[in-house]
Amino acid sequence: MLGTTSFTWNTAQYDDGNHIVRLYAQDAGGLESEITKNVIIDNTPPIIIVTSPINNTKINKDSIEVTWQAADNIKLDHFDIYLDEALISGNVSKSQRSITITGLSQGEHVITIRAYDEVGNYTETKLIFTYRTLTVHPIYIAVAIVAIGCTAAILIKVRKKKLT
Ligand SMILES: [Ca+2]
Repeated sequence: MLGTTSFTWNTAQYDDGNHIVRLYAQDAGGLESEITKNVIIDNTPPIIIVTSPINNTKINKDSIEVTWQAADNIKLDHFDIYLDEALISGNVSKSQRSITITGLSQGEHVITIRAYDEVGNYTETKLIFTYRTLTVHPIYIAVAIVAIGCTAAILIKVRKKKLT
């Protein structure tokens, strides 16, 4: 008679990597059977670091390119990328190492990159940056115009002196 039974194996007590699980059964008459299964234990999340730009960077345009490095003890699976906690790019290929985010609003933003391994362990890293356009106060423009005007006037005077 074929029955189903289960056993919960606490893999946290074992090292990550390859293991062989052996199931052995014997009936009342002494007949026996055995199967083995190869199992890979992975209880270690990936590591990920943002390599560019540096944290708390300031930009003056509405796009930013972020690059990172990531690795897993067994196998990376994918990345999820969030902007201000909203998923903007999911299931990003494990071979991808950069993303350009466009259409940013002005102010402080947080990009979160989450790296997953094949069994769903994940680690996330955050990049904080601020986007502000360079604004020139009208007074600086006025000062610049006056300065250019004065320089031009002096040059013209110097030239006139040399000519006379
Ligand atoms: Ca892992």
